[in-house]
Amino acid sequence: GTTYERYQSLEDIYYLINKTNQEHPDMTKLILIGSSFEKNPLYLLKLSGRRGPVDKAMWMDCGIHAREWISPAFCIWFIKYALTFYKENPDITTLLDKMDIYILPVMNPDGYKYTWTTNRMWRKNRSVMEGSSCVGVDLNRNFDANWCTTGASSSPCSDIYCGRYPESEPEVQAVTKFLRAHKASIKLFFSMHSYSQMLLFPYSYTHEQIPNHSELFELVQEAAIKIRRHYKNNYRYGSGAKTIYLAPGGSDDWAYDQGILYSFTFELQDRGRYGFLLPPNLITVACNEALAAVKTIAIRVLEKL
Ligand code: 0X9
Ligand code: ZN
Repeated sequence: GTTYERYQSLEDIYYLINKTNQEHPDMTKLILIGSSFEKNPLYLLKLSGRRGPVDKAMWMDCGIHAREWISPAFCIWFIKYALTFYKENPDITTLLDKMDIYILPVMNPDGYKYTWTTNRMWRKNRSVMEGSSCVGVDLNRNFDANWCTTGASSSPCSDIYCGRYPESEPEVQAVTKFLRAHKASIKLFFSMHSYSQMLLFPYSYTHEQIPNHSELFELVQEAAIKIRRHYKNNYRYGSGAKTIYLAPGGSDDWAYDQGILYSFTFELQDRGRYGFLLPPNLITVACNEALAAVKTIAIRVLEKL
């Protein structure tokens, strides 16, 4: 429907996930994991197939960075796709039958709202700090993973400000608390960003290779090949530090070090023509190719578990 060819405001997203939850009580569960600095709720939607309990799960967060609007749009897209094509598409059916999928559509609701009302290019959250007139922490520098080393800034006015200490931000606290409580079941982790068209895996906080580097490299390579074949679009892939830049304190590296050994960050469309201002008519293709990549990797990982 037309709903998915435009970007959704924070209020629209809350409304949509609530409605989705009411319409699919057999396959969804709405979970409140905490609230933002400005007390906006952090809602997770849990998706499951129509079956008994399982011991495996996948995590996907969207909207860590406020201006990357295609990211929440992708989480919404994924939810809609999963519920529409369960028992129609074999891949999504397999995924929902074998694991639970936890989706956080907007990890940074305050920042997202701010990009709709005040400053379209805002990146950080909106936390106000004592002793500084600058606002906001980069939530993807605030996780406890080689925190605030090269690639992050300790200056509150920087766009990559790491915060006063690791997990200082309520949004990061809510996510780490949930992940710690569920890390025995969560095998797969995706964090969705934009832009630049990249499929990344740990580490981003060091140039050192992870023990299962070649395994993850093969997974993102297969996903990139699939996107190229079906959508004629190029995605680069590799470890974060080598492919994009050194950046400590990110969610993917933290999740990996918690033992979630299949951990990925995707940078969706485009490659810079519109950048963060990806026009609404490109939402469909951007989401479809990202969906193909998520499905490819998740199906492969399930085969390995
Ligand atoms: O710098 C980031 O946080 C991500 N790029 S973005 O342009 N969306 O801001 C890349 C994140 C890669 N992973 C880690 N740095 N852990
Ligand atoms: Zn980002």
